[in-house]
Amino acid sequence: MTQRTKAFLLLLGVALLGAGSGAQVPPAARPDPVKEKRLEWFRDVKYGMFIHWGLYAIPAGQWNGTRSPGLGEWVMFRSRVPVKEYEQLAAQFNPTKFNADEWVKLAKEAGMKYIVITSKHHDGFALFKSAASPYNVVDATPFKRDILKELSDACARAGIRLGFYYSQSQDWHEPNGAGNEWDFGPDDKKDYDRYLQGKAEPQIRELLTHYGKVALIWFDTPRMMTGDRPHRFTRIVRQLQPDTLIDGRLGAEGDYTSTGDNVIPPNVNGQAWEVPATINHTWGYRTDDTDWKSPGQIAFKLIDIVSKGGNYLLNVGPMADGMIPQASQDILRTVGRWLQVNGEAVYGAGPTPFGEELGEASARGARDIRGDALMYQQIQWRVTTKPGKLYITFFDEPRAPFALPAVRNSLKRAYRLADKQPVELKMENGRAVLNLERPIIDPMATVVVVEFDGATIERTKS
Ligand code: H79
Repeated sequence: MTQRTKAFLLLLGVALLGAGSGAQVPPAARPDPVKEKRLEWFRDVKYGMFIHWGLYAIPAGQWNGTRSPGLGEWVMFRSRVPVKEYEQLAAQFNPTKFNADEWVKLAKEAGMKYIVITSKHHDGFALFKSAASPYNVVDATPFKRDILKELSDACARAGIRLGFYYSQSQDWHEPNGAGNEWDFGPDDKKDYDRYLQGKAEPQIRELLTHYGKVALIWFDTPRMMTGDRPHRFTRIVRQLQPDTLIDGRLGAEGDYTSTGDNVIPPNVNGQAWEVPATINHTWGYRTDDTDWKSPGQIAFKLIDIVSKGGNYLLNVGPMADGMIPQASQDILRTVGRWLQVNGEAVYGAGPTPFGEELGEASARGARDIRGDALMYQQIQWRVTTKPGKLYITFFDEPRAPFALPAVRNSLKRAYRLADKQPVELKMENGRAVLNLERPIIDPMATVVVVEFDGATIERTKS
C-alpha cells in the first residue's frame, strides 16, 4: 500500500466514524489554551442536572385523550398539533408549586455541580421574558414569573453554575423555524435566516444579558446550520460572555463534544465531553414513563463516564405544577448520599490508566450502527485517578484476592474510602493483590483507594 492510500484509508475511517456517530468526538484537535481555560471548571465538575420543562409538561405524553408515543417534549410533533391549538397550553401554564431554591437544593443534595435548563425547546416556547417573541412564560401565561430569572438567582445564591439549553434550529411555533412542516410546509421553502435573526439570535442575546453569568449554552439538533449561521451564534456568545461554553451541537465546533443522547462511549477520551442522559426514557415529563434507572445504575454510569474522562448530564422532567417527580428526587438523593461519602473518587478525578476493566471489543472488529466499536462491556469495577492515588470502585463483589493490572510504580497502601479502614495490599508474582473484606461494605459501589509513588501510573508491558 502506498503512503497516499494509507492516508486516504485513515481519513476515510475518521470520516466514517464522524458521520456515523452524530454529534461526536472530532478528530484530534490541537489544544487551544483559551478554550482549555474556559473548560477548567467543566472538566472538574463531572455531574450536572439537566432540566426539561415547558408547556409539554401539561399534556405529559397524551393528546386529546390518546397516547402520544416517544419523548414527552415531542408531543406537538408526534401528534401533529397545529400551532393554534398547542399555543393554548400557555393559558393553562400555572406551576404554583415551582420553587427555584428547592430545585437547586435537590441538585446540591444529589451532588450535581451544574444545572442546564431548557430555555426554549423545539416547541418554541420560552421559559423567560423575551422582547423577541411574546410566546414566553411572562407574556403568555397566567403565571407571569420569569422562570430563568428565579432559577439564576437561586443558583447564584447557592453557588451553582447555570447553563441554558436553546433549540436554535427547530422551532415549531415559527413559520420560518425548522421542523413544523404540518402548519408551515417544507423546511427548504422557508426563510430560515428570518427566523434565526428575528428570534433565535436575539433570544441568545437576551439569555446572555439578563441572567448573570451563563455557564454554557446547550444548542441541539443542528439542522440547516450551513455557512455562517452557526458562527453568528458563536460570535454572539463570545462577544457577550467570553467564558460561556458552547456544547457540541451548534453545527460548528463547540468547546466540548456532546455524545448522542444516552450514549456512553466505550473507551477513554481525553477531550472534554458530556453525556446527556435520561433518568427514565423521556426528557419532558410524561405520566406513563415510570421506568426509572436505579440509584445503582446511575452511580455506575457516573463512575463509568468519569473513568473515561467525561461528564454526566442527567435529566429530570418537572411536572406541570412545578414539582420534580418524587421518584426522580429519591433516586438522585440516594446517589447524592453515596457521593457525600465517596465524592473524592469523582470530582476532579482523572480517567483510568488501565482500560481492561471496561470490556473487550468484538473479536472481529464489529461496529455498532453509530460506528463505535462493539463492546462487550464489563461492569464489575472502574478506576479513577488523582495524583498519587487510584480509586478503584467495585460494583460487584470482587474475587478475593483481587489482582490489580501490573504497574511500574510501587504501591504504598490501600484503604476503603468510606471509612478509611485499611485494605490488605501485597505482592504476588509481581502483581499487587488486594484482599478486600467481604461482603463489600456498600453493595452499590465500594471504593478502595490505592496510594502509589509518583504522580501518574506507569504501565508495565505484560
Ligand atoms: O432535548 C432532548 C430531545 O428532545 C432532543 N435532544 C435531547 C437532549 C432531541 N431532539 N431530537 N432528538 C432528540 C432525536 C429525536 C428523534 C425522534 Fe423522531 C423524535 C424520534 C421520533 C421522534 C424525528 C422525528 C425522528 C423521527 C421522527
